[in-house]
Amino acid sequence: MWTIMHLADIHLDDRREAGEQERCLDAIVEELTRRRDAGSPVDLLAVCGDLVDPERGRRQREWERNTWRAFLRACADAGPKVAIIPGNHDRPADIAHFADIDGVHYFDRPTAWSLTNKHGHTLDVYALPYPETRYWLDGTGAGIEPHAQVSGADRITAIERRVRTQLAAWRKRGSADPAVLLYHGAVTGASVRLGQPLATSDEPKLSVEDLDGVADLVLLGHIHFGQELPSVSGPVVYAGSPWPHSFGEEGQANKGPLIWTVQPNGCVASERLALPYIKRVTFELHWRTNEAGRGRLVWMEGTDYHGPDSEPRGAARALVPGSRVRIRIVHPTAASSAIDWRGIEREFLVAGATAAKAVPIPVRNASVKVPELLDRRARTVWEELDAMWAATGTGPAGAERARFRNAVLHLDELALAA
Ligand SMILES: [Mn+2]
Repeated sequence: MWTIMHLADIHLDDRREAGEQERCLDAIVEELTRRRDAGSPVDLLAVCGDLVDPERGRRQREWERNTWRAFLRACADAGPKVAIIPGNHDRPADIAHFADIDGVHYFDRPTAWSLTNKHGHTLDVYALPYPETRYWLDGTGAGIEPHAQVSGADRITAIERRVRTQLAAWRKRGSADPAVLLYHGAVTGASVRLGQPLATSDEPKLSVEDLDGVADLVLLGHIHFGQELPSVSGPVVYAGSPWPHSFGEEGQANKGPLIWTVQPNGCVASERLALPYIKRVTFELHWRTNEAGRGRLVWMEGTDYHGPDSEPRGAARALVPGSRVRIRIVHPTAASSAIDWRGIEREFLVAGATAAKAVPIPVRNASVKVPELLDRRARTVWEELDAMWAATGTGPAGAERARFRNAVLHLDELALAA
């Protein structure tokens, strides 16, 4: 029996909350150690690409290199062999040197490798890095360019064809030993989030059929939304990013490394290791205007936690503690200065958020956001707004007010023309 930990798309990033990623990496090492001490060690840690953050500076690269090296050394010390394939964001100069760590193997080109355990059993490992032009078409060596954009449909097709030929060669080896394939790249049929299929963008894509029959288990990296694709010969799986990298990944429960068990007869099972990352939650407040023309913020409609103000309440309040919070505030552009942005952020911090960021979502068309004006053309939007600001003692002053006036009058003209 073989135990494999499947990790991908870590994208280590030093701009995140201090210690969050270190805590997650520590939790991984602890799990490897716990299993070793319990007599059922993890045999292989498969790191399926995109180790680094795409938008990093020199200072970050230093931190990233040290953090990765310490992590990999600790993993290797805890038992498993470590196999790394580069993803499209990994530069060989940044990660190839990890191979000098005892027990760490780096595969910058398609490689058939194998692992033998103390019982003399063998596990075949096929390593297939991100299919990049320099290797597959130009033949100028191994490794990839960061952010490699393969352009031109014919070039993409040529790469796909060569990768398929490689997979077919591995399939024909027909080894009796269990096999696992590691790949970083796009596979058709995958979704980038729930209900959103992978775009037909400019990059080489494989199909599940291309991967079928090569191995008992196909461990993928590249798509951050963890998922298993329907296949015939064995699981074909994106581990997904181990923690959310953006608010776009908030609420995804499928985070954390997968731990696979491969039996001699090819039977596989998995469980997911939960990591102590900081959850992300988005709230939405909308600007509403009452009869008197006074504006205020209310909770997004359709949620069950309406409130008369911007304070999180009820079910929403329960989500706040320990979370990184984003508050989208949908409002007419002209109302921007009436909103207490910092005050709203403060309320969420007081309610226990680890971080809170109010994000303006200005709605430019004033007539849409002041619906009662549609029925009364007698006053322009500007006159209405002017009166409202006078009544509430809010609104911009001086040159800024003049700028608003011009902008709103322009909108009025557009509205009348329509
Ligand atoms: Mn990638």
